[in-house]
Amino acid sequence: MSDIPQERRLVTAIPGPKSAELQARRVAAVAAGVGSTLPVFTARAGGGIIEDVDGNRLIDFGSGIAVTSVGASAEAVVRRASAQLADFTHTCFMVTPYEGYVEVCEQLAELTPGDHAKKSALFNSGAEAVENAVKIARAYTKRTAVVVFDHGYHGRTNLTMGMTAKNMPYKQGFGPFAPEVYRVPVAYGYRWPTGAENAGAEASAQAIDEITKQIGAENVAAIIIEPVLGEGGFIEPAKGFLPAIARFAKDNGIVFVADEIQSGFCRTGQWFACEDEGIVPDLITTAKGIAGGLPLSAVTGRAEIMDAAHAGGLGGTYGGNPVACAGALGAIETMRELDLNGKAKRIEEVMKGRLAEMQSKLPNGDAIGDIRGRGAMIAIELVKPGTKEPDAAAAGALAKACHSEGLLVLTCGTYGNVLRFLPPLVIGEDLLNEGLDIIEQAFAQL
Ligand code: PLZ
Repeated sequence: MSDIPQERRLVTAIPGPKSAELQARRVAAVAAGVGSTLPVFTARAGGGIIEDVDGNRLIDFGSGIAVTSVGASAEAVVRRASAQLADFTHTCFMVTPYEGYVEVCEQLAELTPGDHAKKSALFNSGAEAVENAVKIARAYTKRTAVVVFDHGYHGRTNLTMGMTAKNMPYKQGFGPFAPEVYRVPVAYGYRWPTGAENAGAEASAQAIDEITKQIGAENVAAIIIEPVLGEGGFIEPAKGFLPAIARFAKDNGIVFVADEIQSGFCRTGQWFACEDEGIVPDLITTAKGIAGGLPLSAVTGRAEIMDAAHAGGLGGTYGGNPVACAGALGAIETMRELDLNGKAKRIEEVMKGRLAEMQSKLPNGDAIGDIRGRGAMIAIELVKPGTKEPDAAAAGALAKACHSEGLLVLTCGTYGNVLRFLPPLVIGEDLLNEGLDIIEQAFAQL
């Protein structure tokens, strides 16, 4: 890790003058469609801290959207990626292969759920992994339909936009979308009409009924779900939902795909979130946390499914770039050595404890409608007090108040009313508590 002090420090307003100058250049040069949560320009980052160009040090509760779980400058990632950079930057695995790619696939086979024979293919982004999971499932089943869920998020390419639930900002004006994508209900406990305790059974029955009656199970190539839904609001499907859907897929020859791009690699306190209910997916998509900040993604799954695509049918110039693979091997090494699953569980304990206290003790605590998530993937859903009416303005105001105090937090949710916390798993407990103090103060002022 870079020797960046693990302390919050504010020396200017947030953003400071140098960030403001860069932001002016950015507005003139960068397309408006690419947004930023907080226009603070980064100078260096590591552990639980982001240091900006003005010398401010922010506490990081975002990890670059669940990417830098090992920190943004983890020693093993930097060491291995630097060594690889000096050896060679690229050959294209489809032209002349290299060991790092194979080693990452071996690690994926070992770490993902299930003891069946597994194979992997590597890509650059999460969306690309999802696209390829669909290609592979279609090649294997010789069927076309793809089933996705309410509140799901899968990316910004044409197919994955179509698979994503939320219109604004992801889809508006960017259609038409690919055909043969169907959306069914998910067990969103907090908002399930007959109560969270019924959500698992009722939502899975509804989803299965829609698949059989409206699509026809025999036409479905793949059912794709995030075991904890990320952008949609950190929704853990109510217990029983995932097992019922996975069983239905198995009984009907449908490829069950877990999109673990956000929830995977120790984020929820397990290597993969689907382990929580003992789910063994046929295919699993990974990205984000896999490579400590370098762009890498993967599809991993049953060897017979992965091998269904003909030779030359999968790939891409940069897929499994050697520097990114070296970064992944460094990140995985760090996760094992520092027991980042254990760290994520501890983060959950601290965060949920403090958030529950805020909910019960603060005068406006009933604005926190729900506290949820697992490991270091924790969120609060904000509502108009005494109702379940989503309060996106409150989430936005809280995020803004945290930002100006030097705590980077993100929002999410179909209704934009969820404040989410994704600290690097290596964050120190003092920083974690200081971040929670800032949230508490922001809340008290809301
Ligand atoms: N699947 C489950 O969470 C990416 C996207 C934020 P890419 N999530 C953050 C934004 O506004 O673009 C994500 C995900 C899940 C797929 C993806 C897509 O991964 O690497 O962004 O393509």
